[in-house]
Amino acid sequence: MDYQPKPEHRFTFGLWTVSNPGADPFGAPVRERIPPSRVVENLARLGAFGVNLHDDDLIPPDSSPSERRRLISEFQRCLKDHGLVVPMATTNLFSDPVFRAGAFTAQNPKVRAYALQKTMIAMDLGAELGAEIYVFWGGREGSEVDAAGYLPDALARYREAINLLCAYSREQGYPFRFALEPKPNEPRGDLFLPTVGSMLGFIATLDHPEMVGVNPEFAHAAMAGLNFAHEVAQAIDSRKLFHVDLNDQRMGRFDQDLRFASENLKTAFFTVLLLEESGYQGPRHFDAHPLRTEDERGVWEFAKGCMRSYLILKEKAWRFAEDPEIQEARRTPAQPLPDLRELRSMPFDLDTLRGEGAGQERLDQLLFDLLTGVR
Ligand code: GLT
Ligand code: MN
Ligand code: MN
Repeated sequence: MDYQPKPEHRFTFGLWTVSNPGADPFGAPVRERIPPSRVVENLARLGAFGVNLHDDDLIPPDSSPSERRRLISEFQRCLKDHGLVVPMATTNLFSDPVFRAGAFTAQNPKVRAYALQKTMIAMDLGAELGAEIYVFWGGREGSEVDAAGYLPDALARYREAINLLCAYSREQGYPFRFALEPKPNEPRGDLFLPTVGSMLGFIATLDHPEMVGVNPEFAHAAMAGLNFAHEVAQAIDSRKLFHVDLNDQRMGRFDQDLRFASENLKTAFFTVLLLEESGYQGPRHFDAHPLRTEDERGVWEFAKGCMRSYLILKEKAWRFAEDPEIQEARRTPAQPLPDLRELRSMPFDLDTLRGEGAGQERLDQLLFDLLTGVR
């Protein structure tokens, strides 16, 4: 196995990921921002399928209409030349100071209106570039001071915004499926709708719930000590896994956005296993940043590494599914439950049931052996 990424693997990166210049709250950028054309050229060379973007990643906010046209057509030509696609687009509703107290959930109606207009224009851009998934990450939708408003009102404003944008997408005849991305905190002290489960509850209250799903991110679950595979499983179970952000993170740290599978090997394995076994057809998007220690050479090593690790884990997932000893240890009795009346009067041998172990020590060690290459 050469673990060579190919477009059919559907690996994507954001323009904002590989071109991240490595600034942090304590230090200046360490790299030049890699221009979109060089990102496309290199991702294509490495075997990626596509590149995703925020509006501002391609078109600086103060660009003139003619500058905007020029940037779009140059980018389209470059995509065509290198055979890359744009499966997902999104809006930057977090960098501009105007969004300091929220975008869709801001109390100021002018800020909300501006956030909606910015998103409509960004949706036009995404549609023009061929994107079919539209991501919403509410980076500024949250609070530090809960005394500032009645919390359910913020959620009502969030709902109104997503409803309006669903209506806009339908009116324009865009093919978008919306994917809401939960995160527990950072950059706000507390972000609204912090988990997949919160998002699913919210989606059920929308005007067009069928258009809206989730975009879970590995690091966002790991930050809060949650198990990302469980987040993905719930999204799959609800048929709402519209997109996925793969990266890595250690719990209790700042938002690290690490290379996929660089920290939590077992959870990364179960994530890949779920994506592959569930028949998930969407892009495998790496929303990670190269380490601040790196120059551009390290940036492309980082991109290669995300894809390579995925493919290695995919091979392990296949072996896991084919390994007779593992499958034997994993076997669950396929016995249907009796009907209610029978259940109500069913006798149980509780002493036997209480005495039965689950055999999971052995299974978990078999997995360890598999992942470390001993098996
Ligand atoms: C930002 C954030 C990500 C989101 C991106 C989409 S931008 O980098 O940290 O988790 O997916 O807005
Ligand atoms: Mn993300
Ligand atoms: Mn993130």
